[in-house]
Amino acid sequence: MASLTFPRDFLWGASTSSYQIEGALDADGRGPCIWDSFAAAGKILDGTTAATACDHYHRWPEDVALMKAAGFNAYRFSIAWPRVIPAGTGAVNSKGLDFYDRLVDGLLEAGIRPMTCLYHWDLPQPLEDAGGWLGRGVIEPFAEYARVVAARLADRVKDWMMLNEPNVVAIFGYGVGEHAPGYTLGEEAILKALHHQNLAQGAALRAIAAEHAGLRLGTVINLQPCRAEDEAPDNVAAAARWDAVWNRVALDGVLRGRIPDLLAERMAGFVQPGDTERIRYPIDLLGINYYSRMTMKAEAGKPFGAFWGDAHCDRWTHMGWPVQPDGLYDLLCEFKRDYGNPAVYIAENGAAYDDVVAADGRIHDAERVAFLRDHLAAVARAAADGCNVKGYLCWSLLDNFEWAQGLSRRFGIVRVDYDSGRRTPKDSYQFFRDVIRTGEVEANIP
Ligand code: IFM
Repeated sequence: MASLTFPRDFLWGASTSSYQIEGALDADGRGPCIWDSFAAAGKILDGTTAATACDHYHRWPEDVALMKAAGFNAYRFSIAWPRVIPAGTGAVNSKGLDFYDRLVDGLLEAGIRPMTCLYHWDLPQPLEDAGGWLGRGVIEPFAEYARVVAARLADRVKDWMMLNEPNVVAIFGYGVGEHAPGYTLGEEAILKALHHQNLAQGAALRAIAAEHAGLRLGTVINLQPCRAEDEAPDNVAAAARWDAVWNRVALDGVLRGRIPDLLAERMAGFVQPGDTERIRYPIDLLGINYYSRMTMKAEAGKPFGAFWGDAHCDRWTHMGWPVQPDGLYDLLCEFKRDYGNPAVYIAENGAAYDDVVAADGRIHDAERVAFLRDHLAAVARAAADGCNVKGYLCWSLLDNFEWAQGLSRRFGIVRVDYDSGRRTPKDSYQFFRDVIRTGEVEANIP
């Protein structure tokens, strides 16, 4: 075991999202969103809904206290668009904004830097009915929503992330139908949904910057290094195509104003003159979500002729994802090499495990502790090697509503009893608190 140290002034905390934790879906004038409709259509695999989830809408003071006790100095949460502008466009619901106002004040009082994310998947249903991310009609409403939220919170919130994981929205929501709004429209829809999110993001970044100085503006992308399962040329080509779709449309869009060469022809039908300038923006901070590598193979009939291959891994989470901390180290180093080492932070990293409440009432989640330790070590190593990584926010503070998997997957370092709402810090919470306190992690380095 070796001890690795984190940079000074490191951001420590967790990320959450509105739909996954807040509950209170009917409270204070909130409008319907695409995930309400998806759940009502019976598409959540365990039959649960987010109607109560963690009831964070009411219990947030307790959650802020848990963050403070863990030593967090940062917290990324998302704003629910349907709380703020219930129909997606038009009337602003000040009661919806009041909730975030209270939360921000509570965080600041606790010494925790609030980092907001404007879109973590809860698109107002009327906007979906008008075409959603498949059309350009969503771009101006998103910019207007960004303006409204910033007008209320930018005096206290300095970190503004536009989107969370636009690739997941596009692929799972519009391409293969596993997420809301549940379309199985394939490749062109995926690329359109990605491009329109890029455009909406560019418009929102400019809208906020035009009215507020001194903010740190950015976005959050989940980067997963794509590798072929072996050296077969078909598999190598499939991994390259998947990398273009999964990683590069979003990343090169905002950082370089570039459409990946591999996709340029397919996107030519809907990319308009001036779009590449519109999607590029000199962001201050990029949030990177990392869960694992993607090991790909060629498979006919799958989007972009690519599908998950053999990950050659012997550690897996309850999501069925391989545990590959070295992928995080590689990702940060490759990012530094290829993109000029701009400031990044880990905006999500964590694991679902099938936790058990032990006889002593505690949750001895040794696998999650090992997961966090190994990924934190990867981040510390990357920082020591010159990567400009500014912080680590785990996913997630609380067990929560894991989208199509409902309440069946637990990602929290704090357990939530969904019947009583009771929070119980797990061993991983204590572990993370100790890392934050010491600024060091013990790493398994042979
Ligand atoms: O729960 C999600 C989150 O909303 C986005 N990133 C991945 C997490 C785990 O699946």
